[in-house]
Amino acid sequence: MASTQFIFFAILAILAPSILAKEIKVGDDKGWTINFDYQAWAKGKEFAVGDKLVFMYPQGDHNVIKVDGSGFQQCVAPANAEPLTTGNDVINLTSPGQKWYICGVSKHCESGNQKLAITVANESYSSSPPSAAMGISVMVLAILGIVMMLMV
Ligand SMILES: [Cu+2]
Repeated sequence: MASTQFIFFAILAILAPSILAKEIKVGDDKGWTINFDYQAWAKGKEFAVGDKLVFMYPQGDHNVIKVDGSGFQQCVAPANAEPLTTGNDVINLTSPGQKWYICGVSKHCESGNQKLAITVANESYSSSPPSAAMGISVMVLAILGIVMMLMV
């Protein structure tokens, strides 16, 4: 039985972080680019504290700047802004509320609509029990139960 328990905890250890926090690739396969409707992309998606936003683009083509609401509307970055420029930029969503991101290269934001606005929820997975995470946990436990029965 010891090995079964080990497998059980190993699977839990692997699954737990991925259940609690997700990595969200901005724009999915399109990545971070011009002429993409990020408004439509973000619609219906859930962003929660603990999640990570990943902005993917060919390095040098774009960048990522966190702005406020008016910066988003006007495509203007604050003077002290530090753009992310690696092409694989990860932003940890550490607080709830509205977040805005723009590309500061050329006129990508103004003309190319390269801007993203999201609303980050509180840690929905840990605070609201009937969530997808719970569903997955129950499913994993059920599968483990079956595996254990087969092993005995
Ligand atoms: Cu750009």
